[in-house]
Amino acid sequence: MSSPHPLDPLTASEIRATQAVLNARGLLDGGTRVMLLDLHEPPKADVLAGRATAREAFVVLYDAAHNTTSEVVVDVGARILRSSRVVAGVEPALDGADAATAETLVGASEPWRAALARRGITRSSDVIVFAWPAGQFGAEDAARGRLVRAVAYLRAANDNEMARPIEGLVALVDVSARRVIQVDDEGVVPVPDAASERNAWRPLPQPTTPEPSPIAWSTVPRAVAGPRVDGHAVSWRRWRFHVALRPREGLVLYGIGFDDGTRVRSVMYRASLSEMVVPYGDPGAGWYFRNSFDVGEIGLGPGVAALEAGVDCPANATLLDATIANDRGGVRALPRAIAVYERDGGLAWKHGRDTRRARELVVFSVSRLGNYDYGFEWTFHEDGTIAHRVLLTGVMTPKAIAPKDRADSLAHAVAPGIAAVHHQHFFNYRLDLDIDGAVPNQVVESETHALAPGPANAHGGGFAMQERVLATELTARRSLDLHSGRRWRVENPTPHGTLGEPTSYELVPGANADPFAAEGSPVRRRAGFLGAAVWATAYADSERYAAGDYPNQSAGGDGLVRWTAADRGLTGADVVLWYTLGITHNPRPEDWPVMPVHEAGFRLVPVGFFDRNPVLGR
Ligand SMILES: [Cu+2]
Repeated sequence: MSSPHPLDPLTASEIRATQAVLNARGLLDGGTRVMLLDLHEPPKADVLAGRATAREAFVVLYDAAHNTTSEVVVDVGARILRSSRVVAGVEPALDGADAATAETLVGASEPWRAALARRGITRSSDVIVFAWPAGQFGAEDAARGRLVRAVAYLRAANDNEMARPIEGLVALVDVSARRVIQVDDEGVVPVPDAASERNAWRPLPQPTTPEPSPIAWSTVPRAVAGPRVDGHAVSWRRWRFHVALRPREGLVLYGIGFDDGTRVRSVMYRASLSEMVVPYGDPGAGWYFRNSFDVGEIGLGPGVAALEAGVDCPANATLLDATIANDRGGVRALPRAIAVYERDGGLAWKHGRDTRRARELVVFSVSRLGNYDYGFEWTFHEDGTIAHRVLLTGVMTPKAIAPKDRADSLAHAVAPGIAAVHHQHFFNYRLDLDIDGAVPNQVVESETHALAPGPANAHGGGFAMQERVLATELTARRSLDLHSGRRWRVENPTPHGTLGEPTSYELVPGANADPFAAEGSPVRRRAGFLGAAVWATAYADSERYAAGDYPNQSAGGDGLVRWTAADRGLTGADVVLWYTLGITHNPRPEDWPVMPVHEAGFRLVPVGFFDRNPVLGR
């Protein structure tokens, strides 16, 4: 057994020890809920210096009776409360209890029941209530308590619980004061019928020519090829790293290094999804608020899927269990939460008859967030590349339309009586690259431009690459630029290797999208990270989430926008790179009733990290 890493997640017994301390101090009395119970990470400086650090738990508690939030740190080993403080003016992420409260309250609300009756719905057991994070759209939202906006669906025959939206009906609910503030009914739209929903799941008819018998997928036995997984430590070929499933961020990788034969060289201290937001483009009363921040307002851990080898991932996958806490601070097991497996990587390189085949190592997990299922995949390559892909699947949020309607420019009809509203998905990744050490690192931007025609460029075909150091945080707020092929590297300027050049890793963006929501709009204020595709910050232990610690019902202005306003210096520093990845989803009929996987991502590619192609020999 390799020694545990200080960033390894809390174990079941550490969660129990934390719960025991909370109980002993009376902190869970009166229906107080545990909204987050996570590792309190030791300071990075201590970890890098190899200093002994205490195992601590960071707990967010919510007292519904008084609508107060507090943060508690527990020393797990010593079983003592380290600190406790009330955080004023914030609301922690929504949990299942909030949704259940909202469902109970609207079910008892006369205006809500009357609106259902206008649609011929009289049995509350036929209705599924879905609680959306409320956002903050005006002074009246800011003044009230813990809010959700409730929408409803008529129960469907299968798992597609959102197939039959009860359109136009929204309730604003204060789940702390336990009252329905307002019920809006925009008017009756027919609820899509159950037959249409069942119909949607029909497979295509048999093809006109017979299909071949199923392929017997060959699998590589784990004993022959594959990673060594020891607790949270993964070792595969030259790559060394740790992997964990954390309650808020989901999959987190840490301590990533590359073994060059003499030592393990540092590449990245920690890689995580820091925030997500999914703004819908329909400005109507039933839709404008649908901008859920799936990391900070919900959390990826509780929705993590139990993966099945041979189905969700290849049969040779090693599946790792994870553990998080429930809202009483008890242990909640997440079986088979992470898959680690090797797969064929295509061609590594070829020249004439000399060829190398590539292998790659995949780390994969899937989280269900409401209707969507998101897969997160990190891939390690023999050539030093680290790639990330996000896989979008599951069920789109549907909107009921009159069956004769073909939807409009805000939505696309996907089935009779059902449209899917145009929307965007944004992901912000926190990439704490430490290239050959945490310091000295800096961020370098490169652009390629055509050379001016002239005597030195007589035929006009010349183009050249220019580089500049992004010296401070404000200068490092950058957008993508197709015209100049803009790229960013985190570089250690210390001369290295036979060339005596700096070593670096480059962020290579894939497809991306600009936000359509107006600058200054509530969603843009709250998701300030949408203001740039690339950000860089001077490392701070406390800066972890791009939209701040508490995005739920926030007025905005927190996170990357606030931190980088300080314009800290980035040269010779420990820098963190943040990447905002956007997808514009204009739904198609083929995305219904369940979406074929759509993927997007980015790569981190070594530039001068190696002297030459690292995939030689073997
Ligand atoms: Cu989508």
